[in-house]
Amino acid sequence: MSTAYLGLGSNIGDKAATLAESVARLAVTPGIRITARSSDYRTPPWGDTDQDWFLNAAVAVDTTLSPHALLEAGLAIETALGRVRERRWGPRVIDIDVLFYEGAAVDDARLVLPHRFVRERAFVLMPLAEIAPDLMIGPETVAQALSKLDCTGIERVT
Ligand code: PH2
Ligand code: MG
Ligand code: MG
Repeated sequence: MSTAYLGLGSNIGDKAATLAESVARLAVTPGIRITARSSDYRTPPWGDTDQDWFLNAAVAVDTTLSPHALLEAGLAIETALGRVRERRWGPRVIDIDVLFYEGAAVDDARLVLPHRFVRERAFVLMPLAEIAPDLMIGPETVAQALSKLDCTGIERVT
């Protein structure tokens, strides 16, 4: 059994309902048990700024799935909820990213762990800091990494 952290984001349709449905589907996935769920955060679009604001959240899971199987479980939920992949960093119904998987360092074409940008993006770290402030990612904790970032425009909504 391993502990892992997932980041969720939505900016098309009923964002809150989509996050809730995604968490519910993760919770009933064999091999995944949700141990913590952050609040939802309203966040300005990062990267491609010509799109609607996002709702972001993070969950902690205990899992018997491998890092890649956990990734696939998230992708299957994205597809089931109607995600269509268009432009990079563009609008999406739901994005489920594996952020961190205890003890796993992965770097291949499908998956990079810890997530490449986890320490640089306030929309990822703010929800994650709510459920795992003391988690070490690389040389620092989630809370330390977050303290260096500009969190302008991010609002906790639930
Ligand atoms: N996801 C992206 C690109 N930009 N911006 C916000 N605020 N939230 C996201 O989840 C997000 C983003 C690509 O995954
Ligand atoms: Mg993403
Ligand atoms: Mg993704």
